[in-house]
Amino acid sequence: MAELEGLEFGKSDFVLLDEVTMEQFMENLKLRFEKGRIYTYIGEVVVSVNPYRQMDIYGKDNIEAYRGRELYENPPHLYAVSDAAYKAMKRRAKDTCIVISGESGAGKTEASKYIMQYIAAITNPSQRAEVESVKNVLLKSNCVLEAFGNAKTNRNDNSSRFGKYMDINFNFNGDPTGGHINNYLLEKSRVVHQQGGERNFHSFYQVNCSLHFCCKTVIATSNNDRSSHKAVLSALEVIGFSKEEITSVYQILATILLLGNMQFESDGESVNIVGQEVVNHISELTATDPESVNKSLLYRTVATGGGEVIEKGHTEQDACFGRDAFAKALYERLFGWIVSRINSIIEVKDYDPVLHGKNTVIGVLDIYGFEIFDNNSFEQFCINYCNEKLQQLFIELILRQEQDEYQREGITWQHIEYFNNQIIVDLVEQAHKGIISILDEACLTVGKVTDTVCLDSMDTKLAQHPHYTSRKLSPTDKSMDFQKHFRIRHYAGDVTKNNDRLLCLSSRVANPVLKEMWPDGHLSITEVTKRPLTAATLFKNSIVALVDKLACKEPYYVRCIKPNEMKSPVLFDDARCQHQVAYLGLLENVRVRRAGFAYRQLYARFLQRYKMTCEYTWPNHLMASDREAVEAIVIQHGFQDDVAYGQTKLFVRTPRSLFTLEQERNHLIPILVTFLQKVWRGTL
Ligand code: AD9
Ligand code: MG
Repeated sequence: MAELEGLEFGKSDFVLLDEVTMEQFMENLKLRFEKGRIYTYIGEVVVSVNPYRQMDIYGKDNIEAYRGRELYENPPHLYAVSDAAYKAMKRRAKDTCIVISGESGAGKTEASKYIMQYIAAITNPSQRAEVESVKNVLLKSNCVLEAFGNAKTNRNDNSSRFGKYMDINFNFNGDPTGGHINNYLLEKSRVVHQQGGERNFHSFYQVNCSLHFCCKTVIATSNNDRSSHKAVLSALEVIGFSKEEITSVYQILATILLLGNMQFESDGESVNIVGQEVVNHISELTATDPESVNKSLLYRTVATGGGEVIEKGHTEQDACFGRDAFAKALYERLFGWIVSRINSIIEVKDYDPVLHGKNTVIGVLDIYGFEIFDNNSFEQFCINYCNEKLQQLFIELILRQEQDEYQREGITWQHIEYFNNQIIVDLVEQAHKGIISILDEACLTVGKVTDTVCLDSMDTKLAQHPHYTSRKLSPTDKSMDFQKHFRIRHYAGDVTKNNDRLLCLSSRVANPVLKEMWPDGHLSITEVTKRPLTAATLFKNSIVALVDKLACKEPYYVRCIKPNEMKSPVLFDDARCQHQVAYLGLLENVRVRRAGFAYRQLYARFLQRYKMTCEYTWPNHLMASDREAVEAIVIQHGFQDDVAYGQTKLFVRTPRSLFTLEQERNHLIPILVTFLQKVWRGTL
């Protein structure tokens, strides 16, 4: 068993704080970070601080120490929640999920990889070949998804630019049989534009570092593109992509890079592509005839008022805009195609529940945290809405879990007051009155819809909403522009957003992968003649589906904190950390956890830990049950008014009672050790 922590490392569970104040919370978090204790609990929630250095806590010995153990038996660790989720899944046939949240660079993806590695390590003890192969594919999929979905940003050298939810399926033995990946909102704008100091997706550098869409001057020191490329190729092969598919993937990447080099010129009447070579290259790579490439880049299809569809030549500016949209759409679809290809390989096949028992699932969610920049675009709007939904689910599920446990144990439940962010969720997603509905209406209106029209409509419909404002509604607030900005008062803070444009583009292709990427037969983001779903609505639908999926599972949480902006292993930036603690709702979490009973433990485990503190229980008790023995300890320490006895567990209301026990235990351990040493040496 791993060494239990002493109090010099701070409190290993925030519910044990003397008082739930920001000061005490921060003091404990900082102390633990400085002592190299990067994980701390809030009940069963793991709070993790990015160490920015390799920690010696993920090895085989550690895996063994946590395997099959209860949460409180070892120091806080990702492995302990992974094991808890796994145990619940295996013993109680529950579907579980592990939700990892936190801002960019806080350590979510690293955490998700450790969780998957842990699960892989503790399963399939008999080394069955087909299970090993599933595990291998699941682990290798990370490498591929990171190559195509991650990029160097100013905040993280390996930043995931998409949200990821992965289900791992298990058979009745508790061994992985397959999985499914859902991806959310890839930041496709990065394909054509990156902020200073940032890079395009890793995949582009792994192929070719010299073309326009990639800022070749910026080289992330932590990325070795060439060796990563080899690793990705090998991962693609292990997963089961065919040679032709791999070639197609790289052809599409090359196409996107060529699009980046494409220029337009106008002869006064029409707009043309400069140099036919690039068009020929693209048509070769995509197996499309050059005329279609020309046409799709130089013309657009518009619906007239009378419902007719006509083709209209682009202006030079529109052609550039169209080219970029095409590149972005290609990349987004390519990414989506890779994910669905992996899914088709790892999906559980031939599973007969009657024959094999219930097929259970552990889901792992690695999703972007709240993002608040100076200039927040459509992507931040979606990300922050997603976080509102998850925050809501978090509070709801934590409360529900508490309630369930009290009911199971036969203890009376008291209602807890908390901030319900439903009002903000409604502001975004409500039918007709919500921001997404208003944006949809504006985007679907035929005719010229400007940002100002959208904003006017929102101002009219949302003027009374306490979480919405704009310059018109708050004229003195000069940080907003009259024509461009609106502001949402999010749970995490205020975010001012810009509106963004969406567009359509079409063409015909023969490249097989491209065809699969556009099953509707057109390279089109939306079909002009039908009422398309806007990106906001698509995103909303995917998040609603995600929340439904999570809500029916038993959730475990990892809340990641980024200690500083310098990627330093020694710097704990108080203000930055406090901000994150606030918006992750961690204090609220501690309060919810403590409002009822701060601590609960199985009678047998409680005895194991504290039996030395009571003469009736040391070394062994002679009472009829463990519960009575626990009662003896409680009475001896005088906190009988602070506890409730459940069916299988003791519940302690305030942490103070536990401190007395912990202190006594800490005091007794060295005496006991000396005593035992003397017994062993025969010197007693
Ligand atoms: V983003 O939202 O995708 O931009 P993440 O996923 O939260 O972000 P990531 O897991 O990529 O952050 O961590 C950022 C970097 O911090 C990693 O590349 C590591 O260098 C470092 N890190 C994070 N967690 C650990 C850890 N447990 N041990 C050591 C870590 N280094
Ligand atoms: Mg990440």
